[in-house]
Amino acid sequence: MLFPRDSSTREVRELGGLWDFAKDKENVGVKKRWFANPPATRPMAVSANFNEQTEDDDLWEYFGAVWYFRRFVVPASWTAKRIVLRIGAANYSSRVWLDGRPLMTNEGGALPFEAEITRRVAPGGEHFLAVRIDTTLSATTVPPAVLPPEKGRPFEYEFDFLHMSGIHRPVRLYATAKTYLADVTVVPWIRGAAGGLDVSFKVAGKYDSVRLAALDDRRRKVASAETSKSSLRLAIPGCRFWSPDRPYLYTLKVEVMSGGRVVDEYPLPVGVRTVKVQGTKFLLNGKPVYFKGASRHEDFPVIGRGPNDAVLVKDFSLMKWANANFFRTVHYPYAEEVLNMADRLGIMVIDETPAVGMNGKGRKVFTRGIIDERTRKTHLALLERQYQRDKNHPSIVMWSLANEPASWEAGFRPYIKPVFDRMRRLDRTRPVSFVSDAGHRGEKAGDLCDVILTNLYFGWYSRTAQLDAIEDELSRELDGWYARFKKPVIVTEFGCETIAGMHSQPPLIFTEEYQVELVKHYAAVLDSKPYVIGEAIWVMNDFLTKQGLTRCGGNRKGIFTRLRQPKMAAHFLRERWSRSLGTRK
Ligand code: BDP
Repeated sequence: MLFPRDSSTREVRELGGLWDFAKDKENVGVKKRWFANPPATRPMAVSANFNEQTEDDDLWEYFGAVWYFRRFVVPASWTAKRIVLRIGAANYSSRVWLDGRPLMTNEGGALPFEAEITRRVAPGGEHFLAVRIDTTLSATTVPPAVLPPEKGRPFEYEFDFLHMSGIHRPVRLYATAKTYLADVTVVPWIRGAAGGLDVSFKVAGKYDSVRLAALDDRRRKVASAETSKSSLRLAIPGCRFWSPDRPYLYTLKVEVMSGGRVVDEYPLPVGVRTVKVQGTKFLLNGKPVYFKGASRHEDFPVIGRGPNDAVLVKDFSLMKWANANFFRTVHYPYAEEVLNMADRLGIMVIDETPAVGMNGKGRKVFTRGIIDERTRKTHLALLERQYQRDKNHPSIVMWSLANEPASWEAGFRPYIKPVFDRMRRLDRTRPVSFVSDAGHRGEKAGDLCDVILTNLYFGWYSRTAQLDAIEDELSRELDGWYARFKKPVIVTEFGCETIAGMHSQPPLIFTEEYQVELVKHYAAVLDSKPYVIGEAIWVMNDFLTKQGLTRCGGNRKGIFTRLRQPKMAAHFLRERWSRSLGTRK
């Protein structure tokens, strides 16, 4: 699904700002036809989660349905256009009505959905939109709810971040010509010093040909071609490659031609780079790369996961300041705005599906009636949409199919194998994996992964407060993974709760000193293992979780606070990551 962009033939309008909002705890809205006659409402900002926007403690962690309403005007100039309404994401399932009549439904809380509304609207006219969002999770949703709920909670989720909801990504109205570019897929290639793009596309409507042009960063045309087929190879003379050091982007201008005229134009930022796992190395443009960075969450006070340009600039500038070169989209697909920024600034991304919380804390979950083929159907559908949305980003260098599923259970492998197969069918160029905390002995599906991604919490969840025990345990565990699977390893999470401003000598748990010491012990071991190709501290910034005795104001394992102030460990890692790691082994 193409990200809406302005061009000479396209126009985008954001339907942001304040919408009208109502809770529907008793689930009476549909029966009472709120989609045509809304109840009493209060203002709510879009695109942002509702959870922290108000004083209402019920909304802070909300179970059930809510409604958003607004009126909008279709520009009078949009006659003879195809008009589309696109919702960036709303968590978890949505029903949308336009002028009191059903328009679309959606499942999945972190991906866009859209509907053509050309025949339903009048250019120049005012229209009424109603969106009902249900936050309910179950065994067949992704993420699923698999734990038995505690008293007073209708369902229970196991994942460790607040189940925020609402319309949390931009809603856009956009117009294209009636004949339009429906999809474009770009696969970069490099042969020696030469490089370019294999481009394939889908056009809706009658057309004669498609014209492609690659523009360099000063908007000069450096390559072009025209075809009446549905794909072609574009070679870019003197091609400059994309990498974290030099994230060079071209603009691929795609023009749909009919009767000698450009009927649709779509500009796509593209980067020419290749990725490949070879032996124990991860090669970017043929050269080994070491992943330095943090897993993170889309999370900021009041707005929650909503993309905000200022926070986006801040987060990426902190990643650059820390000398990080990658992050993982923990634990769901991130906003497209974030990925666009990663392309532009040269931050590699491991793109993760929303399959998290598939671990019953001791209760078997990969079994009929809990996580089974019905859950997988949702997982596959969302994965396919995520691929279609994200496939053209040069920053995305790997797929993670799940986080910490109960991959030691016998039922896991049969569950996940078809998910791997589907991903590999969709994308033949990027490595595929999932994040395991099964331990090397327990893992049932490590052989399916191109790179072992594993989360390790020695010094925190095990061997708590025993800094001296970390190196032996970690070393044994890593060697165990390598001996068993002979694959390169990235430690995708390690860390400890750290309350900013809390200090002690000797370094006691929860203090900034303890976090620094823990990282030092990990660093010593990671640097000694030739097959380790990366590290991601858990976590970039403190973030909200549901309430619980082990979470004091959320998860505090950040190297930055929730307001993005550095803890001591951020300074330590900044120095560490300024060095080239992994290459001398
Ligand atoms: C890991 C999870 C992550 C948690 C983290 C923690 O992957 O989502 O937030 O532990 O406990 O197991 O801090």
